[in-house]
Amino acid sequence: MSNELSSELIPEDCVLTILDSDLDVRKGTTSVVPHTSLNEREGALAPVQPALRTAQNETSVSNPEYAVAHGRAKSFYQTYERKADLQHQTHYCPGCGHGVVHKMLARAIDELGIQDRTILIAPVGCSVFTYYYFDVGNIQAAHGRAPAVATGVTRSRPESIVIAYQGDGDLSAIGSAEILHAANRGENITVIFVNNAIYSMTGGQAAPTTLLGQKSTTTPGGRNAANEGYPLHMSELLATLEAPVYIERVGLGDNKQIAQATRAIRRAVENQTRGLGFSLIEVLSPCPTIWKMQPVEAQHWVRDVMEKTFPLGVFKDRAKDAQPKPLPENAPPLEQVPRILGVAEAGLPEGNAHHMNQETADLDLRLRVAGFGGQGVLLLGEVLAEAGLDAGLEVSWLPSYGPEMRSGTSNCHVRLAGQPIDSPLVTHPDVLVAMNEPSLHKFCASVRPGGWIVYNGDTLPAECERTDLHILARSFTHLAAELGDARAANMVMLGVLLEATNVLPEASIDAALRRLLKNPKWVELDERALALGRNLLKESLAQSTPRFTLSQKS
Ligand SMILES: Cc1ncc(C[n+]2csc(CCOP(=O)(O)OP(=O)(O)O)c2C)c(N)n1
Ligand code: SF4
Ligand SMILES: [Mg+2]
Repeated sequence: MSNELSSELIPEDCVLTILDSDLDVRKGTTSVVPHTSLNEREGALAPVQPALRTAQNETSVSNPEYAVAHGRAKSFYQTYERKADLQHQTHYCPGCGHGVVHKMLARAIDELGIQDRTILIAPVGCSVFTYYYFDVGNIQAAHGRAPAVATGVTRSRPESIVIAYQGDGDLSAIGSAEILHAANRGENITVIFVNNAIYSMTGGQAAPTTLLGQKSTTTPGGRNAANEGYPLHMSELLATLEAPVYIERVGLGDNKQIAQATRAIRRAVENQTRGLGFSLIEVLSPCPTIWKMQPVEAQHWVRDVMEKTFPLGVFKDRAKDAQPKPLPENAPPLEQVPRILGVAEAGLPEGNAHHMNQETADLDLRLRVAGFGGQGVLLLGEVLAEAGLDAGLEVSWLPSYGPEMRSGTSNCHVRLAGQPIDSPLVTHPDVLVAMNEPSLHKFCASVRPGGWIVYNGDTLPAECERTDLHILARSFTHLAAELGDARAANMVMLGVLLEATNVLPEASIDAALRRLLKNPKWVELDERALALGRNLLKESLAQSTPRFTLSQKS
């Protein structure tokens, strides 16, 4: 198909190119033919030549007034390995602005000679596949999170050029917090913000940038300010912040706009090569498919309609006077981290003590601890996980609690294993520690046959009776109160659990307690509580119940 872009002349410094498109430039007319195949195009992949093709016979004529570039930027892959049978075309619709922006960005990367140190963060949206096109370092971020990911990259790799590429839904809706704070921190990143006033990839829902009156699947009658608010002017908003260096809105509405967009994108990336900080270029970009327009009509709509709501221009530019941001300090070596965090002194062996033996290599113990908030449910899980770490095991601890500050429910999933843990979720525990009756009701059926329930209550509710596992029911709260403080019930129950499972050395439990409990008074009480729990189980086993062993697992 043919897409007449404009009848305007192309300035010599503007090489108008479309990603994966052949180009035909004649005096007075520019036409672009998207989606030609790589093979078809091979002949045209020559370096920039002062040559033109006439529309009629495709022969070249020299004309020094124009410079025409055929071929792709060096920072694009030579083939687009998306699908075996579709490598000759991009995934973008004909007339889509994303391809044009890609080409501009690739050209800037080439010209600045930064391909080897560029890291491009792809968003969620129609441009999710940027990593299929750019032969640079690529990361795909969750929806809206590109500036946060870019922050991590630029801080850990300050020598890299980090470019966050985002759509308007991605940047101004779900990712509005990320962009605001990255800009406010003046991160040394470049953001390319492609605004097509709609969520295109998902089929045309309204975005914060949707124009008043514009129809979308979620505003079928047209966007109405009283209902959906006004279009969000992200460039203007971000320009009110002190930190950003350069913010400009450009468009793809005609060749003049495209030339300006090309310059702006290059400048934004160049600012980063100088270490100046945060630059953002917003590009008003056509989406013929979702706008339900022909490509040329969509392009004109950018210029004639979109631009009225989103005026083009520079909103902030202090690149001339800005000084390079100081580089972040080097991260400390990993082995120093425990000391810096203040945990080495409390007994954490530097670099983890691996007392792994054959028995623990096969270990995979799954535990669930549940009760009311305030009963020490999460602490019990933490002690297990910390002690497991100390013993050189793989561990996970996943807390789960409601929004209430007091008396809400609370539970945690703990895994102790000899091998790396695939998921921290424990749906069928080997051991359930139920610190109240609602928790027992909720989780008793989930315990694996052959496992254990340790229940904080003297009588087991009939519905929770199970004959295929071991159950120890006592009022641990009363026992702890007799010991000195009812709040130590969790540690009495932990003592039972430790005696039942027998996988953690006492020294590791002791080290974990000392690390987690700041008040020595509690360490002393909890150690007595643990001993009480261990003895309780020993006594009850001596009377009846067989000991639970790991080999019982199916
Ligand atoms: C967390 C999350 N929420 C929602 C979605 C669904 N989703 C995918 S793309 C998209 C909108 C993309 O719009 P935009 O950023 O404007 O990009 P465009 O497709 O228009 O280029 C949404 C809401 C998702 N993938 N992930
Ligand atoms: S739906 Fe719109 S934004 Fe998405 S690829 Fe097609 S034209 Fe581009
Ligand atoms: Mg969009």
